Amino acid sequence: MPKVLTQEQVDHFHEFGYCAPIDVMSEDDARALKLRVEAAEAAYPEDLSPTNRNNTHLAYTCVDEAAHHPVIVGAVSDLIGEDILLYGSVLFFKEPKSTGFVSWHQDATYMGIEPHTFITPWLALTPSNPQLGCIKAIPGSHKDGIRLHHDTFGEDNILTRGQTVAEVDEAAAVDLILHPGQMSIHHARTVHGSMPNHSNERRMGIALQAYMGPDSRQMIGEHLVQVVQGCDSGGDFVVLPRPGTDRDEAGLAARSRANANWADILYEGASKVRAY
Ligand SMILES: O=C(O)CCC(=O)C(=O)O
Repeated sequence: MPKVLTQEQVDHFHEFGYCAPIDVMSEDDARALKLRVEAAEAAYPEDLSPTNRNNTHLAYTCVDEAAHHPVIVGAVSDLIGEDILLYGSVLFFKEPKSTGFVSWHQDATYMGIEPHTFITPWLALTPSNPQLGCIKAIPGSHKDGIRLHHDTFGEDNILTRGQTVAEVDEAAAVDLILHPGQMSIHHARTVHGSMPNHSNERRMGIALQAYMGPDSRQMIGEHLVQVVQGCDSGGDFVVLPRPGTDRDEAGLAARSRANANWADILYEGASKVRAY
């Protein structure tokens, strides 16, 4: 029996490669979390600039608390089991009336993790709908294997190398519409992307990218993870600490190490490297 998700949500995830919306916290709690994230952005603009939004959960307690939120962890365990590692996180923010978009892609193509059983919750801190450029997913695409991607390095593309799946049946895409405090979860191989934010409101979401079991292996760089739950029997990974306070020494060091590792992994074999 699933503990947080309904059996219907679990079945939907396995059948279609995503599940949404899932209630995580109240809109008031999401607003409080958003205010903490914005306060951190205001206090440390360089450390949380648009080109520096990876792995903030390692150094900022507000994102750490989201990454270890019992409802998120419970939903993840309903899908991948009790032993859970967290690989990383990304703040996916789109400014009002901005041109940034995320091209159609599969996460499994660039994270270096095998097997492709990891999953990514995306927690909404603001509304996320078509007007604001919510995630769109292609139902069932996780079952079709890895699709050919090419690097575009498109200027407005938020992905590191602008990696893009060539032919996508966009008419089949489903909008993952979320209210603040809700999340979607997508599978490592689900083809997904998102359009620009046409609204007057900022769109803010935290991608917890990704949770995986202890059988996961990093094929390119170091396998740096946090232990979220279980994993007592060990595995082939290096454990990073949770921050005790915002920007404590161990947390900043862990984030620097994880970000440097990601740069090696995400740009492996790329013809150029961007600032994020
Ligand atoms: O936030 C977005 O628009 C895209 C997020 C995404 O691609 C992901 O979480 O894997």
